[in-house]
Amino acid sequence: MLDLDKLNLLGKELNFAAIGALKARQFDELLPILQKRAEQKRKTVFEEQQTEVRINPFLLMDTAESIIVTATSYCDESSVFMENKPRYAGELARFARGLDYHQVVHYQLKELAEKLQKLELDISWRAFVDTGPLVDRYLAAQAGIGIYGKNNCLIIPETGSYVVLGYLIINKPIQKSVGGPRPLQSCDGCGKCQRACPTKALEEPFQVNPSLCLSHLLQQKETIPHEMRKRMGQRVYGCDVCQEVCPHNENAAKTKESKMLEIPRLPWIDAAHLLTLSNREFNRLYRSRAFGWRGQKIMQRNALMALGNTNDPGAITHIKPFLHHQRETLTDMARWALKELS
Ligand code: B12
Ligand code: SF4
Ligand code: SF4
Repeated sequence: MLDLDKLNLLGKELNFAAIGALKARQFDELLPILQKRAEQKRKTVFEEQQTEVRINPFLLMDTAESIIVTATSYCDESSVFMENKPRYAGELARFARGLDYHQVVHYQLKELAEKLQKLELDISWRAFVDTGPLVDRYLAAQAGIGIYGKNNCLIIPETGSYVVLGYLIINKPIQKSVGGPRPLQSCDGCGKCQRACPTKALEEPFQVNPSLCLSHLLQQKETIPHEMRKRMGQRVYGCDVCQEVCPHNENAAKTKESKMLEIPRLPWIDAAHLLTLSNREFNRLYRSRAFGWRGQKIMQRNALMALGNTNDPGAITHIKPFLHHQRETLTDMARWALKELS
């Protein structure tokens, strides 16, 4: 029978920063948290909308016995060369800098499943990274691999929070894996993240308010509220402020997974160049990046906003062609950016 010790060894071999497991069960205790979030209108379009589906792994695999939860670090900025910074640099948060983490973690989980199949031949499995219906951080916390930060991120002891989570549902029990609900554990609560958040999206500790969170506003399709645009600075995808100030990330361990470094980790993309790309060119250049799935139009909207925040009138020539674009979100942002620069 598989056990946690064996799993830990496999986790090390496969370069996970942490690995754990829990018995498959219905997570009824999550209901009040999810219901409160729905009442506060904090559900986003990026998550499963049906609450029952968020708490029930048996809807994903009716023979589920265990859930193996993994964390993969994306921390390593050693290949960043400041001298290559373009004049109009659109900033990317760390999770979006290298090869798309969905690809990397799916690859790792598949390797893990194949190794498990060698140990127990008739194993069935399903792998999820980010886009699955269950609540990834909750699974990780229940598997005992991390604690919640007041910044809402899951912190892995001695690694930090610059990790992405994945899980494998399997039809086999794992000895010594976690059974019933365990209490939510948290950081010591220094509050640096709450004070540093540029929009006060973390007023309620351990929870983020998506309508204020810059990371959410950059990803969603709708018009970005005017009062939030200045606060975006040069960002075009993601926000790291509440993790950068966290003491748990001061000595964050570097990733051991070489795929995270397989293509250069770009801390920025050239915002002016992004505005010249056709859809096809955008996909060719960026489809393998974590922001690629969001597509050319949303990234161009974000690039226009970043140019509007440069204080550099030289950016005007790059913005002007968008004043007559067929897409209203782009013309609206171009008008705003021009106003900021004139
Ligand atoms: C929707 C979504 C977002 C939305 C909304 C975020 C949110 N907090 O809900 C937006 C776009 C804002 C977002 C932003 C980011 N995201 Co996101 N996101 C998701 C997604 C798809 C669903 C999140 C979800 O279900 N939320 C529902 C709430 C109820 O769950 P929760 O976020 O885990 O909240 C927990 C706490 O509130 C805790 N809790 C509640 N009350 C209390 C009380 C106490 C005392 C304690 C201790 C805890 C506690 O319980 C909840 C249940 O786990 C997940 C992937 C997934 N399928 O789960 C990724 C995921 C959470 N995101 C991830 C990442 C990397 C990010 C960013 C760091 C990206 C970036 N750099 O911009 C930011 C971080 C912003 C932040 N400070 O949280 C990672 C998190 C990795 C980590 N170390 O935590 C995930 C897990 C994706 C993955 N598989 O790796 N994200
Ligand atoms: S990701 Fe940025 S905007 Fe969102 S909660 Fe953290 S610091 Fe605030
Ligand atoms: S900055 Fe402080 S309060 Fe915020 S997550 Fe880190 S340790 Fe917790």
